[in-house]
Amino acid sequence: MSWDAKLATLTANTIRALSADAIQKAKSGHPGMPMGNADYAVTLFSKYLRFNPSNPTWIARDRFILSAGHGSMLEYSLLHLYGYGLSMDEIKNFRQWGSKTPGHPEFGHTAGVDVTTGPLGSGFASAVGMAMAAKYLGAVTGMGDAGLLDSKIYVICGDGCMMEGVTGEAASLAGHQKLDNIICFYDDNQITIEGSTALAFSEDVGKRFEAYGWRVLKVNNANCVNHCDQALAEAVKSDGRPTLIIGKTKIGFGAPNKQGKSAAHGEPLGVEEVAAMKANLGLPAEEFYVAPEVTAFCQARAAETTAAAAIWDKKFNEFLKADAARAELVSKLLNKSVPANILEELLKVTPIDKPTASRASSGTVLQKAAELIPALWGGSADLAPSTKTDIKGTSGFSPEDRAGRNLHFGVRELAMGMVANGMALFGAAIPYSSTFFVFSDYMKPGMRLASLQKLHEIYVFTHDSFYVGEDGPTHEPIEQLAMLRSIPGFTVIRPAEAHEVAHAWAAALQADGPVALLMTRQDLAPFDAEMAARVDVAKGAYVLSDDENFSLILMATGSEVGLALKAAEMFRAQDIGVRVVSMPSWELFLKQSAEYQESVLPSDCELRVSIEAASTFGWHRFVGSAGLAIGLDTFGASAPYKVLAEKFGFTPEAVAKKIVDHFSGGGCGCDCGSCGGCH
Ligand SMILES: Cc1ncc(C[n+]2csc(CCOP(=O)(O)OP(=O)(O)O)c2C)c(N)n1
Ligand SMILES: [Mg+2]
Repeated sequence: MSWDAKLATLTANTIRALSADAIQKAKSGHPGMPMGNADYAVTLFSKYLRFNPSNPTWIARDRFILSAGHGSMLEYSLLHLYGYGLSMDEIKNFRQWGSKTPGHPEFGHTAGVDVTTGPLGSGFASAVGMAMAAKYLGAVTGMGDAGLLDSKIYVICGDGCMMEGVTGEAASLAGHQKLDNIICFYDDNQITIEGSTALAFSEDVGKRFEAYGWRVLKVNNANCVNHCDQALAEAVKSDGRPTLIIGKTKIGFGAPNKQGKSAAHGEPLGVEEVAAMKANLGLPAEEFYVAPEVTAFCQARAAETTAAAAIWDKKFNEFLKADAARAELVSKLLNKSVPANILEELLKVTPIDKPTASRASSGTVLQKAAELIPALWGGSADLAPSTKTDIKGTSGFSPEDRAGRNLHFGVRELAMGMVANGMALFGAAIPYSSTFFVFSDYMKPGMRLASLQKLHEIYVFTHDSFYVGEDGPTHEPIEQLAMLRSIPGFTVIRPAEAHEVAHAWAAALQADGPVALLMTRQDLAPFDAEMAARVDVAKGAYVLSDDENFSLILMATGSEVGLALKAAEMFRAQDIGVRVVSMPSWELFLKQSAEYQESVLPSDCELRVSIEAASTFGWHRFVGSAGLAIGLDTFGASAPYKVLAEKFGFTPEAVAKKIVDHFSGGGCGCDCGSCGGCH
């Protein structure tokens, strides 16, 4: 069926009514956004977006990103009408327990949702990663030149997205990278929750985006499908830049008393206003009504775009058949393949001949991983020389070289987290991103969304403790470990030396969700062969060194494992049996059977100590209420790291003394000086 502006308008009005009805029924939701953006969205779906409802994860599809995620009923209405199998019952169950229509769109939960959105700006920033991944996949496989991959990334943003800093960072990167496959519609309705945007937002967004290197198109009335059509027709013709369509709309368009007002933003319109809106738009009063001609119009479009996808399938199969090596590469990328023997391969290269900083071991291991895993690519927020995350012998991703495997995110950690999510979401990528561990704070929102979406991503965080030294407390992470460990579904691995680094990378590459690898700036002595044979990072914690009749367990992570071993020697010299447990990952350990956990940390041993150069928050889970958590619960300081280790008590002698004091003095070990037990 060809484009029909009247039917498109009727479809847009139907979406307004469906959204208003669902939100009314749920007694919660945001009607204004779907009602204001329906005309643009229907124009996009009916004429431009290439999608395939029979295979919603078709790699070559265009992506639809509802960055203004509060307008979720817009997306659900579209998925319902355009053949994604989202039933009317699901629409009627909007925001209810167990429904496919949660409050904000959730990737992996509802077929057709390409990204989880809700935190404003996050969708926009992830779209930039998708655009990069599309360019990269097209270039490295030749799919781009063969006309098999020119996915466009269509985003809808509101005023809120445009105010968020993450949007600015990501737009700057997209402009620099000339990502002409991004078409973002900015719903310029000049309304947010508190009222007019005039309260807090007065810059010229168009000029800002032009300065970022974007093409800016303007639509004076984006509540008209023809105007939206004209803008999209222009936007799909690349001029080598990403495109921002600034569309003037009315929030809650069609609701006679609430349109254009913040009252339409985030609460049901009310029964009377819904009725008035339907009358105003010439729709029947019936709830959840879809006219047969609207169904036919949308289904015809779905059939058309599905047929185009079938033609693509044929062409793609021929493309693969023509070149076996290429087919293998494509398969490795699309499946994000990781060789089964990855650990053995990484152990072959990890440097174990002399003390090495784990960031350096990590850099060496990464080279091998990159050689074996084409889907692995990424970069750093301007710290690659320090975080050792460049893949050697390859170029940087740039407008001139879309097959470049090293990503220069620029000093944009907040966007980096979201952009990496977009790369993972696009498919064909296991992205890694990197910075100093302390700056992971700037990446938290992206990491949270990575975990929520179960994205397979790797974060390489180096300079992982106060051992950073002279840079001082601003650069010395304290509470970041606790922060990462508190994210549901997120895995943290802090390896102790080079063998563990290889194991940690292998575990991260074989994970099914986000993993942070924490690496040191300072050198770490490698384990001897006997200890190396015991390393089992995949289990999260394992017995590294043991006495038959141990009465004390020392558990440690990363650089403090070496310290624990030295402290253990001091106890052993006094005939006290010690077990040293290397515990690189709480999360992996907690996934093991109760029997395994008990075998490593037997509950009848109450003298338990944890040692970690970070906040002790959370360690009592493992040391128990009688145990001792040695860490650093203050900010660090600026000095050579050996001085800091002395001052903060991270020497074998100081550790041993704390342990003796704690278990013999009956104090709490906190150095508070007031509990009567501290010494
Ligand atoms: C990061 C973030 N901060 C705050 C919110 C809460 N919030 C949801 S919608 C909204 C206002 C958005 O305004 P706009 O994008 O213009 O949407 P409109 O009111 O036009 O639908 C806010 C502050 C959020 N979802 N995400
Ligand atoms: Mg707005």
